[in-house]
Amino acid sequence: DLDLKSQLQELIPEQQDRLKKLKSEHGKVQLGNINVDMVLGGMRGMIGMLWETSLLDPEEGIRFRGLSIPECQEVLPTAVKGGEPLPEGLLWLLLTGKVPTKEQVDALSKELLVRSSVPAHVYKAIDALPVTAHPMTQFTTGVMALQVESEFQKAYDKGLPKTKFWEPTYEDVLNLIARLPPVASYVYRRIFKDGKSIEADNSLDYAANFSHMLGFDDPKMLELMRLYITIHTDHEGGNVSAHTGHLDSKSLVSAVSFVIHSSEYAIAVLIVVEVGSALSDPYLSFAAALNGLAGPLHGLANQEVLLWIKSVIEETGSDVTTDQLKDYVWKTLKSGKVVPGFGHGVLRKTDPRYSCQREFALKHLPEDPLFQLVSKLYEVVPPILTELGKVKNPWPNVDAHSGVLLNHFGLSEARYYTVLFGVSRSMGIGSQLIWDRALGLPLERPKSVTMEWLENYCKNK
Ligand code: FAM
Repeated sequence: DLDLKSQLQELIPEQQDRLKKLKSEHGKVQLGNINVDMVLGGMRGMIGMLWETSLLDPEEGIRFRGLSIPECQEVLPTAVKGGEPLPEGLLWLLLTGKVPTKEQVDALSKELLVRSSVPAHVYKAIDALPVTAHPMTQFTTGVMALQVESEFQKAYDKGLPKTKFWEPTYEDVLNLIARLPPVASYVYRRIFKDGKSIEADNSLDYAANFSHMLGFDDPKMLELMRLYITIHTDHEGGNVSAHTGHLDSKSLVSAVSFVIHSSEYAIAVLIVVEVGSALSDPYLSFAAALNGLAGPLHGLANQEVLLWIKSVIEETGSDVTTDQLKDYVWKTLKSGKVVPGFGHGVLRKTDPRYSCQREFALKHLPEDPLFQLVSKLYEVVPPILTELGKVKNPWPNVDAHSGVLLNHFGLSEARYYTVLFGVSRSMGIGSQLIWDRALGLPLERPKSVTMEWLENYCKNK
């Protein structure tokens, strides 16, 4: 069987022809109208970009290369019989559109291990930050410090032809994915476990090894980490983190300088990225994506959900009644805050990433009190959000459930949760970046207008 890179090599020409055909035969086909609401409303509902690795249906939820989450759970290789999919299998699917064999997945696990060594300056860059800095800030600093290893930037500086761009991008993406668990677990152990870091266990698969380096070896937690990383990988291209990563990979990144000082080391991690007309490497693109993910309405919501749930318990005790829960939801809304974990920019039904986590909880931790509270919220919150009249999707999203599962196995530090989300999202953003290069997608540059322009335009309509 072909290895991952050779399989990609085979697929790229046919996909390039497909794109060419699409452009020449259907380039002028209209895809709906753009109205003022869309321009003023965050481009909701506006088709505006190409994203191959996944597609989000408002009713059905995500499909990774056409496969739903239950279908992925059925066909992708697992570590234990009847267990959760291995994220390496999903990465193979995202990149090639093909379901890999267990042998191919095992080979990819080994390849990621070979690529996982992290240069010492990365940890020194993180150590330059106060331990109290948000875990996402420390994690993204580590990603930026990794950038000095970019194969793409080196090749680009040597005058790489455009047709070859995808190859160093592929190397950077796999190296980045491989290095995130050591960097992310270093951040966790530094902040929450007095810096006692744990060596990788090279007999384990990607997600299990990550859980091990964090300090969690319960077989059920290994299974949870496999599921967690699989379902957070990709959610089509328009969400804030994916879109930023995609956009930034074509943005003009003239110079990003990073100077960090700390007691022992005055580290000038000076990354002056002088990139040409339209390309920054996967490290910079992913670092930009992580900054988008760190927003409370996007990836930070998983942290907000657990903090919100714990504040409910603080106020009303753990056997909270449905009525007490209703009161608390109304109190949150009346204070002008959103109910974290509910709603979505595209989904109009319960997020299948919520449903598969619920099934995991019913199977492995049905008695967990926080899980039972999440189940109560599932009954209480949607009717209240519906009553508000303005909420387009009152149903729970992926974040409504994730923290409660991690908390059950002892990973209770909610401020760390978005780092886990970020590690996983590298697989979706990275896979699409490789295809952006392989398909030679152009620099992304939508037009902006002023209110005056809109007023004049609409007056004459
Ligand atoms: N609680 C309270 N109000 C909500 C709400 C919620 N969970 N979801 C939407 N609304 C409000 C929204 O704030 C807006 O109010 P205003 O007109 O007063 O500004 C109104 O309902 C219409 O919003 P929408 O069109 O239904 O949703 P948007 O597409 O504007 O926003 C979200 C989508 C996800 C930002 C929004 O649902 C939200 O803030 N949810 C809570 C935070 C959260 O869970 N985010 C994580 C999303 C997840 F998918 C992820 O990215 N990880």
